[in-house]
Amino acid sequence: MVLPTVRSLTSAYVSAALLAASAVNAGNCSAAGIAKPSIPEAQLLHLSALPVVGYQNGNTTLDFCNVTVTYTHPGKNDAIHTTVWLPLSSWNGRLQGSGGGGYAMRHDDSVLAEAVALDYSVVATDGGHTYLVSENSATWSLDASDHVNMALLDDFAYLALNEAAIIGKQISHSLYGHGPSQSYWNGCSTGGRQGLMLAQRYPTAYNGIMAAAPAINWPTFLVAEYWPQFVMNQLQTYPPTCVTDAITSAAVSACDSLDGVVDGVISAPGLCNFDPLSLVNKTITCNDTSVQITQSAALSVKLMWAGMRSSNGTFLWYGLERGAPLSMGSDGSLGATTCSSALNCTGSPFAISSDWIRRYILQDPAFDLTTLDHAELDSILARSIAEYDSIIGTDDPDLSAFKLAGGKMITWHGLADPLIFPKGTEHYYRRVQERDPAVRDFYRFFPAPGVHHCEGGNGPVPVDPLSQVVEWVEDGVVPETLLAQAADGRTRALCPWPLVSVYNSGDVMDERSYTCEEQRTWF
Ligand SMILES: *[C@@H]1O[C@H](CO)[C@@H](O)[C@H](O)[C@H]1NC(C)=O
Ligand SMILES: *[C@@H]1O[C@H](CO)[C@@H](O)[C@H](O)[C@H]1NC(C)=O
Ligand SMILES: *[C@@H]1O[C@H](CO)[C@@H](O)[C@H](O)[C@H]1NC(C)=O
Ligand SMILES: *[C@@H]1O[C@H](CO)[C@@H](O)[C@H](O)[C@H]1NC(C)=O
Ligand SMILES: *[C@@H]1O[C@H](CO)[C@@H](O)[C@H](O)[C@H]1NC(C)=O
Ligand SMILES: *[C@@H]1O[C@H](CO)[C@@H](O)[C@H](O)[C@H]1NC(C)=O
Ligand SMILES: *[C@@H]1O[C@H](CO)[C@@H](O)[C@H](O)[C@H]1NC(C)=O
Ligand SMILES: [Ca+2]
Repeated sequence: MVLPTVRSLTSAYVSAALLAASAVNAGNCSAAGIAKPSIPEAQLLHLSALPVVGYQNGNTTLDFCNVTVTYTHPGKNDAIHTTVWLPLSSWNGRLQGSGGGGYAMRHDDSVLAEAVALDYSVVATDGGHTYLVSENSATWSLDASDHVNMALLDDFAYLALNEAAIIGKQISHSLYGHGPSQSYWNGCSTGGRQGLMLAQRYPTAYNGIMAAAPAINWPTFLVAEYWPQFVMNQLQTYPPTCVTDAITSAAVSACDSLDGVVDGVISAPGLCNFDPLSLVNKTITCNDTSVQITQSAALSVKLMWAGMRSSNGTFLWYGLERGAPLSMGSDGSLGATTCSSALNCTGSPFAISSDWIRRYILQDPAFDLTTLDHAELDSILARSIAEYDSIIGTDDPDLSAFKLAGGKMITWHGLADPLIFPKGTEHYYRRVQERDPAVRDFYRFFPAPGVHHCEGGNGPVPVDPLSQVVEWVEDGVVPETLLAQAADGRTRALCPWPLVSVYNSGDVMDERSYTCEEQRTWF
């Protein structure tokens, strides 16, 4: 089989294949011209529609109809704003649902503009809370007496997702005179979780779903994300970034070649047994200061990699893979510290995790998490699961209704993801496969070695996975591989789990030098 090159598989290729595109008169883009959507169990509060002409996004200029639908669930005291942007010329006939990140249900306008630039109509919802703050839930999680606002949590977890699909389809139908031929979800992180929630609970909302680095197992992994900080508190050691970076670099040096190619990427983390304790007493230079790697600093990294354990030592959740950055600042990593000098640092927890524990579990936004002992952390995890798994766990392995409806889904996950444990995604996919051994017929999972959270890292990042979902749905082109490219130009055809990409011969930079093979021990 000849693999398509990375360049041929762009969205331009997909939309050029379309025979007809729809255009509308901007005059039809008005509150009076657009039919009011009907949303089950919700009450419309307001609809605005105005043409936006000459909108600049980077170097592209867009003309679209900007529709905002505001509605409430009677009795729940919420107000949800759902945005639909519809191209005024050359609509490709498809609706795109656009996902969010962290506590935000959607991204900012530039992400919607990217979808319009590819001729999609695009829908996104704020779920009834601001989408401008993604790293904490301070503005909406608790009421004045510090009780959890369950209505807004339901909106965030699932309800507003299906409603956005309903609204996006109805508004498209009203403006163009016919609804979308196909609808696609596109998201990473929280957006990935949203995609899986749609497949699980609303299996006909979208025909195709791109659910990358999904924040599934939410009540479990958000507590497990605090584990690195807990370990540092227990050991009373807060290694500066240069120390954790030195340990990560040593792991990459030790394990890079185990996959057969020295490329700065650990593609077989399962074979990597590098022990940080081998670095104890090694001296490194941090900002011109000599620092020794202490026993406790090395041990803290070992425990971060091992993942969360209970006070009696049993496994609770996965850790990060070796090679993932541990300390890139508190908004992007779990083992972050803040330092006034190389020898004087404190822990700097990842805000999405500490916010979940303080507000949703303890309902005490000012709680000092450094005081937690191991038994208390165990009980926080148990409460998180007991109270919230049925709402936002997003880990139901039964995708039979989505499959029956003809849905197709792709998940990819960077193996150097510093925030969401890739083993959690593998765990979910295994459970789906246990229920349905033919899962690959409609849902494929592509681990992406060396890639960080949703983007970045030394490894090749999927180039345009949404287009591969579209081709799978519309043309039956099965994604045998996911085309990816690294910052240095290396291309790779990522393999569907449990296959891995193995080097054969030829240019290590070129995806054609690799084949997909089964190597269960690699990841
Ligand atoms: C709205 O669209 C319809 C059908 O395409 C067209 O006949 C009509 O002229 C349009 N109205 C305006 C105000 O552009
Ligand atoms: C915009 O166009 C300029 C000039 O052609 C180019 O240098 C720049 O890289 C472009 N920016 C983007 C985001 O494409
Ligand atoms: C779209 O409409 C909403 C509601 O009127 C408005 O807040 C927003 O700024 C508009 N967006 C653009 C890009 O015009
Ligand atoms: C590290 O250095 C300390 C102090 O010199 C020493 O007691 C310890 O044995 C050394 N540890 C290792 C693993 O070399
Ligand atoms: C160990 O802790 C876990 C989680 O807290 C608990 O479920 C399990 O029953 C405990 N096992 C033993 C042997 O105490
Ligand atoms: C080293 O310098 C960088 C840049 O000035 C700073 O961000 C970092 O905190 C410093 N590291 C330590 C350990 O002081
Ligand atoms: C460590 O830094 C804190 C402030 O970040 C400062 O108050 C404290 O005095 C420092 N300790 C030492 C031993 O330098
Ligand atoms: Ca390698």
